[in-house]
Amino acid sequence: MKTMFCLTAALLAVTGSAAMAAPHEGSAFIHDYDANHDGQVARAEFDAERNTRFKATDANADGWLSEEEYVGEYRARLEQQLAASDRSEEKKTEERQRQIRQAHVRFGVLDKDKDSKMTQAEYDASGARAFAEQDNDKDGIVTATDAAATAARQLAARNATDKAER
Ligand SMILES: [Ca+2]
Ligand SMILES: [Ca+2]
Ligand SMILES: [Ca+2]
Repeated sequence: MKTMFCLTAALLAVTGSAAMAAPHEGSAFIHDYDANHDGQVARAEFDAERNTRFKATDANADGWLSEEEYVGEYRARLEQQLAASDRSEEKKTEERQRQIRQAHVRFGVLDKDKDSKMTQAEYDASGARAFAEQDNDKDGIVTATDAAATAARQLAARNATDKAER
């Protein structure tokens, strides 16, 4: 009962900020990884999906991801998102350039030992960080409540950066 109350309170606390910032978008993270469609992502579910994705991304099946494979997989998902978006073509082109540039940067960062190969260990380390970032209450399951709290935190951080840059 106590848990239930805490959940409700947390939900109420975040609806004011996160939900209003993106009224029509659910969590992209949950959308991406919720394989059994129960509205939340368990760690095992996440790991299974990441494994599948690593294999799918490794186009030549040599056990590691080249920058080309990594960015290529991302580009395919990005194009799906852009196709579903109702933004103008000009905005989509901007977004595409920005996101692809970031994907290249991300590859460089995630390739910890800088051998231009992303191993599964390097890929998994990035996945573990992404999951931890989303799992706000650290219970190993990312619920909509976690995702909303994370979105609110990220929004606040972004606003703080914007202010600092101004
Ligand atoms: Ca699930
Ligand atoms: Ca490969
Ligand atoms: Ca590497």
